[in-house]
Amino acid sequence: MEFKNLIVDIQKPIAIVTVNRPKVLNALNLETVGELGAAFTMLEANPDVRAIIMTGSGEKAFVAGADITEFRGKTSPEMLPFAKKGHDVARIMESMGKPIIAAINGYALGGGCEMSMACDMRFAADTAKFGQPEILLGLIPGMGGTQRLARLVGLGIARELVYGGEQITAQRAYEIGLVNHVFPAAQLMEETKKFALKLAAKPSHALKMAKLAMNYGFDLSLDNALMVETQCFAQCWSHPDLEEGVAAFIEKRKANFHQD
Ligand code: CO8
Repeated sequence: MEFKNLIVDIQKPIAIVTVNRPKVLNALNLETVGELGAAFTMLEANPDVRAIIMTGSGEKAFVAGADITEFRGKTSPEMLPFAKKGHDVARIMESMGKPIIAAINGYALGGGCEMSMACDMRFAADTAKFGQPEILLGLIPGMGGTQRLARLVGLGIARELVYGGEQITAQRAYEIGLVNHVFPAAQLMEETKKFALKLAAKPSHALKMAKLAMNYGFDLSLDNALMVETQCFAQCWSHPDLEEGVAAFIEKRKANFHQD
């Protein structure tokens, strides 16, 4: 599949999705948002891919937000489908069975920070900058930022970032729990790949069940969430990986997953 604004590089067993609009700091225009949805849907269906990295082209930006030039002269009804499309892509990312790691190589602002929050985890370069600067445009976050940020860092700090619109450093993002790890910029991709390969070696069906249980359960009441977990737990018996993992433990050998 060919993309105009993305590079999708499959390096079995992982894939790297790079937003490739460096002249505008990888800002997300509507076309790019559509391509991201298509790319993740394609990667979900590709059995050669077990983990995905999402990053931005160039050294300056992961994604500097939605493409502001597309905002001019628009009306509220015209912008509804734009926001809906962004949410749809984020939901594709969260509901697909494969883990996605954001390798944040620079500015992750507005829709860029929001895209990263739809990934399973965030690894950042020490030079990266984060923020929800929409307020400075007379706007609010529209790709889940008013919701996912609070779920990751707590409502108080999320309010500070969304109301204030200020950028924070990678170190601060780490301190508030927005990113999992911070690496020197030159090592970011190597370290992220190393981790993605570790995830790719895990039994993929169990990993999918863990992702679904955590993503679907998180917003439910504890009773309902535990029901989701019960279903996903029991589903693990529907895949040969479990038989293999248990046999390997009992026979004191390394498990040989991915026979499917
Ligand atoms: N949209 C369009 N163009 C952009 C964007 C953007 N978000 N960000 C940067 N660019 C362009 C600049 O206009 C500039 O273009 P040109 O060279 O033609 O002048 C080029 O990229 C380089 O940028 P700068 O010269 O500004 O670079 P600086 O190093 O001086 O500054 C910054 C970097 C701080 C990142 C600055 O560019 C900036 O503030 N960018 C805007 C950040 C922002 O406000 N982002 C939020 C946008 S709103 C949003 O994301 C809402 C999400 C809605 C949901 C989306 C659903 C899909």
